[in-house]
Amino acid sequence: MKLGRVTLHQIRLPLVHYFETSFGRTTERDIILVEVESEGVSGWGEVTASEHPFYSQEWTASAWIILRDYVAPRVLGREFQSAPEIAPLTAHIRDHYMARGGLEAAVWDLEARSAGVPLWKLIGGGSRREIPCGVSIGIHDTVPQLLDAIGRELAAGYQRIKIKIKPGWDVDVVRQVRERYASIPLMADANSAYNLAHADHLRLLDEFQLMMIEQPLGHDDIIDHAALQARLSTPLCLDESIRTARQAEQAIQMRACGIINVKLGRVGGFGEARRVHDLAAAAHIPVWCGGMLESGVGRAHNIALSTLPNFILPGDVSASRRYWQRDIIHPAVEVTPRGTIAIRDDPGFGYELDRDYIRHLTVRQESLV
Ligand code: OSB
Ligand code: MG
Repeated sequence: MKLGRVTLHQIRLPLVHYFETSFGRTTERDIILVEVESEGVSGWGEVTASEHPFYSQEWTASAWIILRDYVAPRVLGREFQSAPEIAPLTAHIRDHYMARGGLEAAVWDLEARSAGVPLWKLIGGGSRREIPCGVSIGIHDTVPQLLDAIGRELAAGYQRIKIKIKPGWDVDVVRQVRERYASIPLMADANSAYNLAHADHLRLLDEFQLMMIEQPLGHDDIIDHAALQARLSTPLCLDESIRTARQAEQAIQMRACGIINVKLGRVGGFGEARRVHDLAAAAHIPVWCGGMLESGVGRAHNIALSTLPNFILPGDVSASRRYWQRDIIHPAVEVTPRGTIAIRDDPGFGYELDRDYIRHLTVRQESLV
């Protein structure tokens, strides 16, 4: 195979409900879609970077430059046999996993579409026909609003609820959630809002039978998480801190977490995501698929990823309608009353692109040859 053209499409898509984490509120997404072409077939990937460098160092504008000036020139016109050869071509670029991963995922989709096979099959997944789904619920203005939001998601069938926490919106909020919903599978994600000095405070969460506490400490930390884990009975789950399989290996060795959130973009694509998955499986550490408020393209990739065997726990992969009035894929991603998403057998990531709607949403576009 050989890539004849790489097209970057930046689209702007308003969220149906704002999403707030410890680092801020998002009302609208600015998403880069990466289209790669070979012999008349297009593959699509999504860059999962946020609009600002707050979740990680990357943001939409940095990803555009990295893709245009560093990633595309390395891959265009180069002969390759299959998608795993792509990530090493850009491995000399420090960090920028989401930019690199957006193109890598597009090439996997291209290869699957060219071969006429579903992406989940090409990556070695297919362990399940339906993936278990949870939801990530942001910080709300009031606790009653949060409780209502949780009630709506439970009524829709979702299998677990994740709430966002930060100092000032944590123990008391979790206590009120537990008073209302005593036995639901519940977890909390802090997005790095704490440090080790908060250890005694975070220990107060141990009484609420949370499935896990996600990324309480530094976005790039493993050592302090290991120290905190030794003091908590609730398992820690790492998100931000795991950008490479090597970091996952070190976190597991140090007992910094009992669970790993795997995000396709955060680790730079399917190749590295599979390596994280495999070494976690070997260490009996369950993983689940995280989300980055993706459009249908990234969502479809996450669904494929979630069919690998060790994606045992419900992920943050949920229905299109929770995010968008109208998604950019056909059909929209839907969740069954059992709180699952059924996988599809169409080639590639299994959904059709709504090119007219993508054109309508596009704020900038550039083709590289
Ligand atoms: O930490 O998992 C996170 C969204 C943006 C940035 C970071 C995170 C999230 C989510 C949302 O929790 C998951 C989703 O619904 O896509
Ligand atoms: Mg997280």
